[in-house]
Amino acid sequence: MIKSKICDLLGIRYPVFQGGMAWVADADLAAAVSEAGGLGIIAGMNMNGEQLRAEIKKLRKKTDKPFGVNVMLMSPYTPEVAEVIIEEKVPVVTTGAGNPLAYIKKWVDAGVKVIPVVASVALAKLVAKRGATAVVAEGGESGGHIGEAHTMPLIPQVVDAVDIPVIAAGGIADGRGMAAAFMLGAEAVQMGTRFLVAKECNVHQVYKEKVLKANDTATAVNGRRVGHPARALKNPFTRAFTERENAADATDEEIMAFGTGALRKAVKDGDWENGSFLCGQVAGLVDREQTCKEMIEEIVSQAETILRGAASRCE
Ligand code: TUI
Repeated sequence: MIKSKICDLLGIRYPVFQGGMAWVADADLAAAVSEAGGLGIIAGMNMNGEQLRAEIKKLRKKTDKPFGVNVMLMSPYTPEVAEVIIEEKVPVVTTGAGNPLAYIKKWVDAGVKVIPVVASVALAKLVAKRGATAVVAEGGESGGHIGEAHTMPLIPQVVDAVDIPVIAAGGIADGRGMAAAFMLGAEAVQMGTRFLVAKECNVHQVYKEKVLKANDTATAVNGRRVGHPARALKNPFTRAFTERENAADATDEEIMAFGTGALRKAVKDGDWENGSFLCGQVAGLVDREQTCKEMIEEIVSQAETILRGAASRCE
């Protein structure tokens, strides 16, 4: 059995988090992951406070296990979502796409465990100093909004820089990735892309099929020009996006607005022409729909076998 401080800290069985994927990570997915022994996370990004409250109540009808809520800090609903998290006594909050300093103390004082998702050593140090419980260090192999650093160099640098547990994310989809993350000093892993094709995941079937068919070079990054890079499956939408990003006559306002509504079109409508199918580089490793329980148990057992065998590589 893999031992990790984070399991005792959060009261979970396996050190596996499910990424708080915007529009994707609802009560059904999060409850399935938590019920399977991992940390299920509801994405607060596309919800206002009351919608989030309803989603939390829905999750609690399905499981009494610990869970988290992800706060996408660029969302206009962040202040009200932050309050609902306290009122509903959410056990764990993760944050993304920004600096969560304005909220950490309030949440920690209310008894919420705060685990910001960071993409740099600088932000990891800052949030650790200000009372974060742990950090998810996310490399640029991830789907969705990303930073500059990639997982292999980022994780050990964050591990060296902070005294709180580090959860690795970005480019992890199986037990090999999990074992590697532990070798780099991580206490747990967070996965998004693998859970996209979980049986309990409510994304449109077209989205799942595109992930299942994707290979190692199936994703591209758009939005660098305006400082909001995001990784998604290459499709007509990303090609049009790249064309406008490279066009001299396109304004930054136009580029900023380009993706508006596109994620919803992918998740809800399966619209391959116009949708933004956010997805990590590990899509090429993801080739089966399984339940969350099957995924977690398979990944953990594979990681355990690898970690046990690691010693035999040395004389
Ligand atoms: O947040 C994520 N991933 C996301 S959020 C999201 S919502 C969305 N994104 C694009 C288009 C439409 C919707 C999709 N995927 N991951 C965590 C993460 N945080 N990655 C990178 C960062 C980050 C980047 C810069 C965190 C902080 C930061 O700057 C901090 C500062 O000091 O301002």
